[in-house]
Amino acid sequence: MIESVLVANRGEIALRVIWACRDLGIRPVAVYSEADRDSLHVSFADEAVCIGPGPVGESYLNMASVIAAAEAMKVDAIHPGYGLLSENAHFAEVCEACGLIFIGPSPEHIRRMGDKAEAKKLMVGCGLPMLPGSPGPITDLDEAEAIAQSIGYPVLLKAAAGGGGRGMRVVLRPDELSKAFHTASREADAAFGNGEMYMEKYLARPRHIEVQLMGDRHGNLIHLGERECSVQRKYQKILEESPTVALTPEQREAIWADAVKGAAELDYYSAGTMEFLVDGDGNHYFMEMNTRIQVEHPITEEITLVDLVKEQILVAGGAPLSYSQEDVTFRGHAIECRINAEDPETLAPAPGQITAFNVPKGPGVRVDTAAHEEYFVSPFYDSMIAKVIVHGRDRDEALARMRRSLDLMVIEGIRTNIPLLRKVLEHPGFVAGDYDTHLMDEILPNIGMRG
Ligand code: MV4
Repeated sequence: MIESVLVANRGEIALRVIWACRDLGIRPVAVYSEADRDSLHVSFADEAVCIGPGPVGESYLNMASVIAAAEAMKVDAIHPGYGLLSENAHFAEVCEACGLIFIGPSPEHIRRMGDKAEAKKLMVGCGLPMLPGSPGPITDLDEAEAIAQSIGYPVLLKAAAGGGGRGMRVVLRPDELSKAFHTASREADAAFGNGEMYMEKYLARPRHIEVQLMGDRHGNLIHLGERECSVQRKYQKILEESPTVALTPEQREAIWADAVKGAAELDYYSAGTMEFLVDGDGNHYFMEMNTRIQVEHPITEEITLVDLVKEQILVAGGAPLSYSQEDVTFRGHAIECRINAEDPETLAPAPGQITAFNVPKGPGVRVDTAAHEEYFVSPFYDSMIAKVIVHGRDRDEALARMRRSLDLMVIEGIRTNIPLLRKVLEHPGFVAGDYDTHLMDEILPNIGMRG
């Protein structure tokens, strides 16, 4: 039984974890950087510990400071949220070594899925559909040429340590391969300290659809449906919806079943997400697995009524899942828009002082945010300042509620991506549900979306 949790994160997800602790009667303890002294996650926790200066490397990513705070406050467990230390296998190991429960999967799960080439190898082994490509990491240019030749151009080079589109290169023709392989590998080495690359057949206009999973430490594992995440720019999701309109009932059952099959092969527990690419015919291909709670988890919560963060904490304490697969039902349609502090022209982060802040309210509207009318958006951290989540009986009702919500959202003093989100909600292809990962190229034709 977990009685106290150190919330090793900031912003809206730190608040989200605190709310789950409150619902469970658990004592939440916050950590904060000097830049976050006046943050809501500090005021809403029972206690809070300053763990260092503003830059994440000196505070939220400083394992020694986080562990020291956990020990000083005598908590039972640590919730890492998303980003920061959430997918750091070494951190999960250190927690265990210190007798602290890491609220997430095992260090081994994190490590094996963190290496994207290794993850594909494991998942192909248990029969998940895969795009043609290298069976594992590519060792040299000769091998790269041979594989590209056999699967046919265009191909995509991806960094084994990457994920989320970093370290990717599209290769259209054989004469481009050598340069692409070397520069991508060098970039990956510089960015992740690992230059390993793998190769896939390049799918021209895929959708990105992911499946939410939740498992316990007793061998129970369920899915909570899929999320359509194709609205992205620069590999950052900006709008997600569930369910997707892209799959037939049979295709939907198939992607759910494959996600569960893959995670079962790993004896996975806690929250996790299997990401798939989906082609125009509705065929899905395993892409990667995320071993954390995701930013977009609320849309799943809205359509299933399952509190994913609460469930994560319960299973970390050793409880069996509160739900069997049959208990999980899906109702209506949910959409999330991520509100970012950014320049609407250049899309560059635009931190600064908020002078007015009003969140939408009313039926079917949820706003997850740590911002408020006096909030300062710090340049040290991610530019996402709020998530507007709407729920309706069907997609049309959810769309109407999202348009109303964005109209009612007032943020003054800084620039945001709200105008861009409005454009997405008006785009005929989006409204029809007929869109893929290149939708944003049409809406923002001047800005490159492909790596
Ligand atoms: C692909 C692909 C086409 N073919 N892989 C981009 C993010 C990273 N997680 C994987 N990504 C892609 N992988 C193959 N074999 C196209 C993309 C892609 C993309 C994927 C999801 C959402 C938006 C995207 C935008 C451009 C490219």
